[in-house]
Amino acid sequence: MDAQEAAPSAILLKDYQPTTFATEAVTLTFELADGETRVTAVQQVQRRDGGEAPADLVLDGVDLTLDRVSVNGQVLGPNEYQVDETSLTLFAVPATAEVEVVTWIHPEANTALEGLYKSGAMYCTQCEAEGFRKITYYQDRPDVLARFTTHIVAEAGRYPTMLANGNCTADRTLSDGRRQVTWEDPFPKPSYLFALVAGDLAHIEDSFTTASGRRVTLQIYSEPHNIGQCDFAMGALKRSMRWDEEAYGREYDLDIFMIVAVDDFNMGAMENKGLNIFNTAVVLATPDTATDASYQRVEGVVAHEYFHNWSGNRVTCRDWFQLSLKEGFTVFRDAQYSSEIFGATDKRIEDVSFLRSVQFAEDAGPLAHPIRPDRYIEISNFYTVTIYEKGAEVVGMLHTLLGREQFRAGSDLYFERHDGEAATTDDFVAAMANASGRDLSVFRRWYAQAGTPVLSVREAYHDGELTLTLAQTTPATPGQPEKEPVLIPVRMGLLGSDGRPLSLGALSIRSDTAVTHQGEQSLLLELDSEATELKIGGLSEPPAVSFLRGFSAPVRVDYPRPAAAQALLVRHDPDGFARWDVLQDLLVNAIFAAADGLATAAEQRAAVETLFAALLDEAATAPLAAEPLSLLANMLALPTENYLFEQRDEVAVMAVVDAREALESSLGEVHFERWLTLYEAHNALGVFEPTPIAMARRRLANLSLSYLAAGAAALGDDGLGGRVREVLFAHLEEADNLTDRRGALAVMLASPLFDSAERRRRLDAFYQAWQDEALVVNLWLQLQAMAPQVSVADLVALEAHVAFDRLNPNKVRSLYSGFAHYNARQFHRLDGEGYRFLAERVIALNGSNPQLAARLAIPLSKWRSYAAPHRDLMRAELAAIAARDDLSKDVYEIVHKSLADD
Ligand code: HT7
Ligand code: ZN
Repeated sequence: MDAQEAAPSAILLKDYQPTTFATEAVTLTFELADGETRVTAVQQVQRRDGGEAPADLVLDGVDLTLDRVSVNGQVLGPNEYQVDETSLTLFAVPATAEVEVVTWIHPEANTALEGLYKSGAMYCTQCEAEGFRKITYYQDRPDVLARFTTHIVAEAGRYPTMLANGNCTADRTLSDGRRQVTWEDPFPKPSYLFALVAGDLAHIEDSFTTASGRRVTLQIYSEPHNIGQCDFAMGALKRSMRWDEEAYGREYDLDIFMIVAVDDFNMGAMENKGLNIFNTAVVLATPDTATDASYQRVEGVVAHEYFHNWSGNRVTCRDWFQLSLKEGFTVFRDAQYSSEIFGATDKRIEDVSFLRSVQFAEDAGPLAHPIRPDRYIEISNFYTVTIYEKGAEVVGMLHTLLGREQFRAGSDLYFERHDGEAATTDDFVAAMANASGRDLSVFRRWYAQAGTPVLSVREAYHDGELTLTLAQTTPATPGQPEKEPVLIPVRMGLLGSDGRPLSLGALSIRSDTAVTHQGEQSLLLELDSEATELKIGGLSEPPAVSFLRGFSAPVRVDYPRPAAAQALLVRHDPDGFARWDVLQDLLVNAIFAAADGLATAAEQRAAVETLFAALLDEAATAPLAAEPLSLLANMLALPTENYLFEQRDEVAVMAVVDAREALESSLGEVHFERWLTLYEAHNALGVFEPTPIAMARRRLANLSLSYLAAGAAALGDDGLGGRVREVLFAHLEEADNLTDRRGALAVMLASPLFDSAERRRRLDAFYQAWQDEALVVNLWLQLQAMAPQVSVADLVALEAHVAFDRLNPNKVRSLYSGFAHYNARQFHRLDGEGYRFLAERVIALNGSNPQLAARLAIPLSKWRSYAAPHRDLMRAELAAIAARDDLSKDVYEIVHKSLADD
């Protein structure tokens, strides 16, 4: 078949229509048995428009074997319905009717992990976005809200744990000896929030008393061997429940809240009503099995899924074009929460680094889409960094513009207005506008327009007056050649040459756009047109401008500033984010100057070395507190390769990777003693604690180690090299936690201080020690995939290792994505073998797990941003995938969009 002929069709926002029938209630009976699970769905349907005439009822269904269908107790004959690959149409259904559908499904054979499937011996579900249609024929769309009752029937001994949404209302033995457990969910919900779990699981239990005094039972389930790793998540759940009451006035609403940890899962976790299902990677955490980053992720994901109970479940989405309504808002909420737990500046730096490296790249490439897209082929492809992270930034800008109190009023109004409904992003903005009295019509463009706006800033100083000229443009993106200006909130402040913040109240501030004071030292300008000028008079000298504090808008900034002002900001800006941001700019420019062979490269490197000396001295005297130490850890880390690649067009990969490494070496070399002091000050803290201060100190110690190794290798001094090797061995062997073990191993795998035999010995010993811990083994796979000298043959050997399983997404991501995302040297090999390796795995997974395969292909979509020969080699692999005639919709959409207009 010609691939073009098979082109799947797109779903368009403009075609949205409510369904003819509402489904008021549904009772599901699952009879679980190996090889033949029977699902009986009894639905009460009713015409929405109050009409009394019969009408056709169209139900979605994929990969189902239909046993029988009846309406109001009458089994339908072959002329009364029609089945095709994706639907079941019942003809002339009465305006009010009971529809019963019986289907057979095969969870054991479901490797796509959508619908009902098996993870090990456990049955579990994943229904978002369109997995429910693989369970039974149903109106599988988010604007059909029904009350669900679930009966689970199975052999009593094999599945002691049987869970579904809501409250458990019955547990009995049937006449044939099978056990039947019944769950009833009183809250109407869309099918994507349905969940079922059955297995032989262990659990921990706790309780939470809500602000209004209701006692809620909390349970976390896992396979028995993992149950000792669930306590941290339980703490996170209780913290999240309290926080949502205090910050948003949102209480939990059922008598029980359950989390189940599963090994095989396509994403992080799922917010099914009352029964969240989590990838083990984002729920299990002990010092030996989770890094500090994993602890932070567990805390954040538990909170995120819990917060969905209101932002997503009580108020859900009208259609999947509105996905960011629940995801953007919930990411914003979980970021607010994590900021309070782990520190606001640290969280902001982490989020902005991710946004700039990944979302800006998506927004600049062939897969760019607005946070409210207007078309898709496969909705699973739209669980993107744009929908989630840019969506959260847009909600964050509303928070900045409205202020904390008005934002909360807007959120209260939104929940009150739409509780129990399926809403749109327009509804959300309308609630914010109504509660605050603000006109948000220009702001709304953020929802419809793709692409990252570029904000250019020029400054001039005359006679005590600073003029800032700001102008915005948004580049063309696929399908959107013309862009309108958006509303950009710019937070800023000024510093004098002594490094002290200037009091803005004493200055005259003029602009033709809104400017408000935020305290004495900060102001907020709202740019809502193509350009504006801001004039600040009454100055005694040219100030240093601290610009876009806290990253108050998701834009690129083009602002050439005097070097002296930059150095001043890095040293003294009271806004920690802005210090980091200016330094990032200097580091990026220094690395590209070296990569491009510019005459200024040496001078730029020297300037960075001077700043690092100051920062390392600051670290030596900083108070032992989380905030200053984590800020320094962020500032002293070089920008990642992905962050660098995103900063320029036509990237010459190897030159950039080499330049980055050279800078690390020279910083390690010139400040060797300072790094050693820093390492010694923060290593080996006694008993492990997952606290922000302990995490910041571990980061400083591990960061120092990589500079020490790079510095010792650059110095070529055997004595120093031997010393660093000893330090690294001790760090690995004496560690009482995975963060330090990982830190030491990662350095050993990258540093020329170790030969391949030594590395192999260390890796083997690590595997021997941790082979029973799946998450640690995944990290072991990932470390090898990221190692700079790994060959494609090594990766193939790892695929054959007993630790690898092509059907497990966590293992696939560790090995394949670890390689493609974090191993620039080998993925971008000039012989194209890295690209071919990835493309072949995309093809191999296309049949077994299309969602995973499509995500795996994304690194290739960025081909246009690399210089030749990379771009041509990457494009050729995409073309090889596109030429196949057996592509899933998921992979088809990614590769064809990536090649479009070629
Ligand atoms: N809402 C959840 C989305 C999700 C998902 C989507 C597609 C395929 C698999 C999936 N697993 C979970 C996750 C979240 O809270 O954002
Ligand atoms: Zn979510």
